[in-house]
Amino acid sequence: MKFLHSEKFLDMKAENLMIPLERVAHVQSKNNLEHALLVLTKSGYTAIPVLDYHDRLHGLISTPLIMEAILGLERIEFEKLESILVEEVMNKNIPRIRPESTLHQYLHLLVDHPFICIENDAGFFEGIVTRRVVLDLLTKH
Ligand code: 2BA
Repeated sequence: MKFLHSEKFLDMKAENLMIPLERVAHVQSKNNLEHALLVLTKSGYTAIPVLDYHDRLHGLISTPLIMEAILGLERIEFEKLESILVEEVMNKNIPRIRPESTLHQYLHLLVDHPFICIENDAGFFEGIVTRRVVLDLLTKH
């Protein structure tokens, strides 16, 4: 696996592999779960970033997290979707990388996370790096 030791591959900066904010499906922390489920379903993704009105990253919301939140003792309580906010349910404990982070600094994160969020020095969300983009690059070599 000569290529894995290649400087060029592991030196790739996150900003050069990034799916930018304007192409990332996302929701806002004050949205309710009904809206989040709609965006997740329409986009086809299982998990997406949660931002605030200033494009700062707050966490991730996923279909399993939403389902868990509305799971009652005997049934799924869909009527709860409207009254629960994304910020009450989202996962806040997520890795963040800088636009200038190189692949050798964050490749290991993609083992457990299908995508990694990119945040700039000012704390604003810039986009994501996905497993697909990195694996696609690898297979091209
Ligand atoms: P998942 O939604 O679980 O998707 C797993 C993989 O399935 C994706 O891997 C992609 O190869 C494929 N896939 C799912 N939905 C797709 C769609 N609507 N269009 C095209 N391909 C689709 P990755 O591309 O490596 O993405 C990894 C994870 O990153 C996704 O996991 C999703 O949570 C997130 N993601 C990727 N692109 C996104 C975007 N534009 N906006 C928001 N989240 C995104």
